[in-house]
Amino acid sequence: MENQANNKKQFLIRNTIIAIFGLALFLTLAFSSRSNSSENDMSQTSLIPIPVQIEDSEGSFELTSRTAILISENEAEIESVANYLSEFLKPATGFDLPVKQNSEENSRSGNIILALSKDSEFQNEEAYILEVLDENVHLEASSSEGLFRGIQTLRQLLPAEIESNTVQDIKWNITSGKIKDHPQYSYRGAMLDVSRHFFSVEEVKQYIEFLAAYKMNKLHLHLSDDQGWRIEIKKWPKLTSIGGSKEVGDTEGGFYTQEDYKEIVKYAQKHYIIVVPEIDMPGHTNAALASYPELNCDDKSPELYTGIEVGFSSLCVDKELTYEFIDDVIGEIAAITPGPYFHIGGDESHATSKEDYNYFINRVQKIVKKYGKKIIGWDEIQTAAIEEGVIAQFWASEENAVAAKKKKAKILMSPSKRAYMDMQYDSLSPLGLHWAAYIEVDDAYDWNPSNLVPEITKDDIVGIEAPLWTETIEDIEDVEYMVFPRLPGYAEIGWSPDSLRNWEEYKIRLGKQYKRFKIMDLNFYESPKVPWEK
Ligand code: TNX
Repeated sequence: MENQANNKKQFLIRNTIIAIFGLALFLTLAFSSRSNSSENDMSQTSLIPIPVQIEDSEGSFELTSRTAILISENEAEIESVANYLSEFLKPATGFDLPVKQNSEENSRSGNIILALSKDSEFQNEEAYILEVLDENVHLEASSSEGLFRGIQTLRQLLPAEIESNTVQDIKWNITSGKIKDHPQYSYRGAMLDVSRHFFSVEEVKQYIEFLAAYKMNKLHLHLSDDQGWRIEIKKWPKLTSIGGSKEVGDTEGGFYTQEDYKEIVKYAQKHYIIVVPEIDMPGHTNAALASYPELNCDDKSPELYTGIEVGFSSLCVDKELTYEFIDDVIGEIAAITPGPYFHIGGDESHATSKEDYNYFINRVQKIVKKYGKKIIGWDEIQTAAIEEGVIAQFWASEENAVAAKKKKAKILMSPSKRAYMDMQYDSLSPLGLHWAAYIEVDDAYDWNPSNLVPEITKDDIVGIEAPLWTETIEDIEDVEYMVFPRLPGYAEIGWSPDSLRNWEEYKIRLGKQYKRFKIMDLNFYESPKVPWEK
């Protein structure tokens, strides 16, 4: 009997020990799995473009109505970035966060601290380091531009509700961790064709916000084409009164006064985006030719054109007046363009002889130089005697890109088969064209600018630009449909290191943007290629 009782006792003790061990093991596993792969880790958030380096740490920062934005230098530049952040955070949080000088007594906890640093750690002006601790958020860069890029990261670390226009009653937690980040290419942009269809200043501002959210830094405006001249030139007023009056489909066109254009430039500057104006020439000029008979070789104006054919118009290369005209146009636009570039188009000039074309580009090149701007042109411009440092925008011809490189030009990558945002996603897309390709979201993302064209390597490339031609795109909702969700992918191609990019992983991060896109009220394409997290 006694033996039996002893056995039972031992059995109970053994089982209790096993149970305690089991529980301890379970708790350890449960805890470690929480901190390893938890949604709360910074490295598990769905940042686009993916940063160069993310270090996780325990904890989180809570943004509250008592948070202040502290700046360390008394510089107007950094103050304007701080104000941007405060304004950005206001609608969804309802907080009116003050911007203050960072002194001893107000560097208590709970604040966002912005600082400039001359540390060599910063690879370039756009590089930043963002550290989120329980007590404070520290954002550092070598310039206000870097701070601005870092703010876009902070934005994506906040709950998706931060994108709302109305006050949301939630906790504004940001998971702790440290990000060190810098871009791979210096030119990361998108083009908007405002000629085929005209877009208002407000719509262009909206487009600027889209680019800024993904750290793009160039906005290329296609300001003239056969269907419309969209920028006021004071010495040639009929360009806009006649040439700007229509658009594709024969509907009413429009144009930007120089004041409007300045407003766009200013808005872009506030988002650290450089405006690249394009006047397309010598082809794609029907709107100008229709406005002034004297610009035509036979002194007769053609009718305004509202179809979508290309390649039928040309300025009169033999007339001196043509170069006076170009000089006035470039001069007036250069004077209100603080950015370093002037885009001269140069594509599809099928109505200009080769000889005339090269003569024309060579002369225009000198005019652009006279006004202190750097030339960008579509890849065809390489047939002329282009000077060292000109940027050839590769869109169609690999041969042109390679020849441009041989002339010491730099290459801007806009391959139409991959980067044209006006291409349909597939044959069922309600908007867009497909002459180059159907471009699904994976096709748009899954390529590398530095190994696309044989002989064109990373050192030859200034960056990437995704153009949106607008033959079939009429308003901002259409723009949103073509741009989202391809644009974030182009931004990542331009920003993130190649070694961190892979479609299978990217599509998960993109899928996690679903709620954010919905709150941003975007008319985006719900591609079946993306696992949307609804
Ligand atoms: C080609 S791409 C063009 C544009 C059209 C576009 C439509 C390029 C340099 N020229 O004039 O709008 O195709 O996709």
